[in-house]
Amino acid sequence: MKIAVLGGDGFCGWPASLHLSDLGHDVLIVDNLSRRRIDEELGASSLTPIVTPEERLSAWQEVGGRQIRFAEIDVAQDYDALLDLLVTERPDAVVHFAEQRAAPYSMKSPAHKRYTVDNNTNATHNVLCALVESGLDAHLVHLGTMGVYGYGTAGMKIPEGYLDVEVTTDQGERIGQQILYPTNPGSIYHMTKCLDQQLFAYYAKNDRLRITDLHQGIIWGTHTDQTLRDERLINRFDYDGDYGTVLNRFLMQAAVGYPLTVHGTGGQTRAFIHIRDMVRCVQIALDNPPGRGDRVKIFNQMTETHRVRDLAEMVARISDASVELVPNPRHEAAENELHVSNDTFLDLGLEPTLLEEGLLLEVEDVARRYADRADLDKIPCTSVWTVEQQPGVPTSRVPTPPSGPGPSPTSSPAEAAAPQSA
Ligand code: NAD
Ligand code: USQ
Repeated sequence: MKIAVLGGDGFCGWPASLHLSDLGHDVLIVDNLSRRRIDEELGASSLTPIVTPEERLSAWQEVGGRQIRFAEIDVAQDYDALLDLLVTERPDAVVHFAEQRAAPYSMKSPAHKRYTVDNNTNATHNVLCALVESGLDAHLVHLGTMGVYGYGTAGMKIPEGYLDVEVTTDQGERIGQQILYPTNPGSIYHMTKCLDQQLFAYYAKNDRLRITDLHQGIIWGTHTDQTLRDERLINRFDYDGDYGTVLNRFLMQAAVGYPLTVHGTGGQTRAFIHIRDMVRCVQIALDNPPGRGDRVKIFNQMTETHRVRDLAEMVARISDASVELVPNPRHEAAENELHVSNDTFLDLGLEPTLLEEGLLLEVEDVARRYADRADLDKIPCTSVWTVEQQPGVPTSRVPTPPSGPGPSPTSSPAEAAAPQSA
């Protein structure tokens, strides 16, 4: 297959691109490198030393990989370039990772909220619109999030995208049907993924696009078989307060002797999946496309659920780290249960990498190995989610939307997301 990987320079997109290339697919990476520029904006960088896209791609060929090509395109803002790429390259499938994916980053300021909505919604809509305009029958695989469901249970396992409901008609007849599971996003970022869902449903219905939406849990881990082949192929590892996700942050914190930062009581239960399983899931989704005219296929892409404080205890146990309960900067339930159905991937052959097996290796191989690159000042989460949480700031002085023009459509994310003054 020829596969265009949008966002193929990122934490998930890079290992997925290498995995698909290794399977013999012709991979074309499309990325605007905004994630690297956001590192500059935040003054943070990957714990692992990542090289430029060009160096990555030549290293892949040096270790015997198939050629992977790279196109620098802003999918959200340069529709013509995206359309041109689809028309000339005619990919069989498009994998869409190209969105701003950090919830805390999306909540930092009005400008960050607007940037996240503009970028993510436009990126997804441009891809859908360009697929229709190009006349291609390419399968679109999108990386969504478990967060579209919220993290409750409603007394049942969260199903894969669709909920069985029964309605009573005006004639008193009871009719069963399936609807998209009601969304309940916790952050602006998660909300953009709910908007994506609606766009997918519409384009599958109206234009018969073939779409798979992967509702993915929190990724942990760093390496895949391919990224291990040369240090220049290494994947990024985010640990800062905006982009670092909980388990990778705990692993890094344990390696540098920083008390593990559990938010609140640590009672939040979340879904997780190892990065190696993520790349396999993308492959499985590509191998099992929906038919033309089918509704959107939705898979829950997660393998385990864990409570945050249990994760901290697990990491502390294997690494002698200490655990600290810190005030929660987020607006989220202090405690929740989470039960999720992930039958589709298991039925299609996924064999999950379990947390218990991989954690120690991850602390030693990645976090301790690159610990000297860590900037401890970047660890605290400083993005608070509501006015009430901003300590000592009267409500009237909380940053308001800028009175001047907002981030210009052509500005870089760093410019677009420049902090707004009070
Ligand atoms: P990432 O930020 O590391 O990668 C995203 C990539 O997309 C970056 O390389 C960025 O430069 C690029 N990009 C962003 N906007 C773009 C645009 N307008 N045009 C072109 N390229 C653009 O994030 P990630 O962790 O690799 O996540 C990838 C996808 O997976 C996201 O959509 C995210 O919502 C989803 N996801 C991630 C996780 C996780 O734990 N990392 C969990 C669930 C879902
Ligand atoms: N948390 C801590 N301590 C920390 C960091 C986080 O206790 O140092 C807590 C948070 O308060 C939250 C939980 O851990 O309750 C998860 O936070 P996270 O940053 O690991 O995950 P989240 O913000 O939900 O976002 C990540 C990815 C996002 C993806 C989502 C999948 O960044 O792209 O969509 O995971 S899910 O969580 O299933 O919605």
